[in-house]
Amino acid sequence: MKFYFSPGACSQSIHIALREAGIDFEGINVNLQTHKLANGEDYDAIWPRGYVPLVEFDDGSRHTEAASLLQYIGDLDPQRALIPPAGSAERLAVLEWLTLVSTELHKTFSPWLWQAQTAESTKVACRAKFATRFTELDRALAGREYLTS
Ligand SMILES: N[C@@H](CCC(=O)N[C@@H](CS)C(=O)NCC(=O)O)C(=O)O
Repeated sequence: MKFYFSPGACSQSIHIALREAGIDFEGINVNLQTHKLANGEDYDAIWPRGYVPLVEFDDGSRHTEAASLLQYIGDLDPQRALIPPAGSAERLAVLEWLTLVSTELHKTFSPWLWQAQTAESTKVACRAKFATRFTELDRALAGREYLTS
């Protein structure tokens, strides 16, 4: 399995999950500034969406989307209990948070929102959304280390 990642980006979550699951992989570092690999290859030519994480299985199939990959990896070895069983209320809670992070939080951080030419009104609206979302997260994490048990 090949795993395209960039240190400190959202692909970090997949990196952690792969290691926790004990899965062997070939890690390929993508420079997100240049969209190049260490060997000079153009990442956009490999994966036209141009973002990480990207997982390529040995059969050549390619998969993205952190929330989906995390579920998939979590399910690979139920003994490790990395994710609650499908159909349980606990599983629903994990999926809910993963989806919220990828849709409500992650994309509000997207670089295009913070470029110089982005309208100030857009930035103000995004900051207000952050404040609401992070207040909710703070409340959910009050007195506990993790969002779900
Ligand atoms: N929908 C994707 C988004 C992944 C994403 O936005 N990755 C960022 C790093 S955190 C990236 O590679 N950005 C570079 C780019 O879009 O050019 C997911 O949820 O996994």
